[in-house]
Amino acid sequence: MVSKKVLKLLNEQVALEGESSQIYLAMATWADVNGFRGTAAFMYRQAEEERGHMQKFIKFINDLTEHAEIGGIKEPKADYKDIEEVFRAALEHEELITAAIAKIFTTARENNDYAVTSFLKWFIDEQVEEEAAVKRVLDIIRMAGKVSIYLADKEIGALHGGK
Ligand code: OFO
Repeated sequence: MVSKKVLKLLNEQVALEGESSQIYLAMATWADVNGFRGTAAFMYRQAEEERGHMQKFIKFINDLTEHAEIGGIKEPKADYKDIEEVFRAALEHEELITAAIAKIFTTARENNDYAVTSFLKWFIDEQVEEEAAVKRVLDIIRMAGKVSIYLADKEIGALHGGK
């Protein structure tokens, strides 16, 4: 039997994972209509993964012979300035999820809910991977920015050289 405190956090996590899926879906659709096909593909995939995470929590709660709650999800942000803003927001969100999972883990340990700490190990590893993936994308964006400055600089040089 799981403690009430931990059960509450697990149910909150169902909503958080669902919220993650909606946030990434909104990012995907923004990217899609603004011509960023790669970002759209990345975020559509991510939205699916997050839905899978939500279902994992639901199934786990039900397997504990409790009743998983499907809470409402707030409307995600629909507009972004550019893809850097998209991925910065994604990183911020993933950091929030990592902290939420750590909180459940710590609470479960304090309450001797070992089935829960065992279940959460997969999510702890997953968060490391997800944060790393988003940081890699931010590196790519930063380097791409430098490439365009480099190309612009070359172009400027060519203009003067052409006189
Ligand atoms: Fe659910 O994996 Fe990140 O948020």
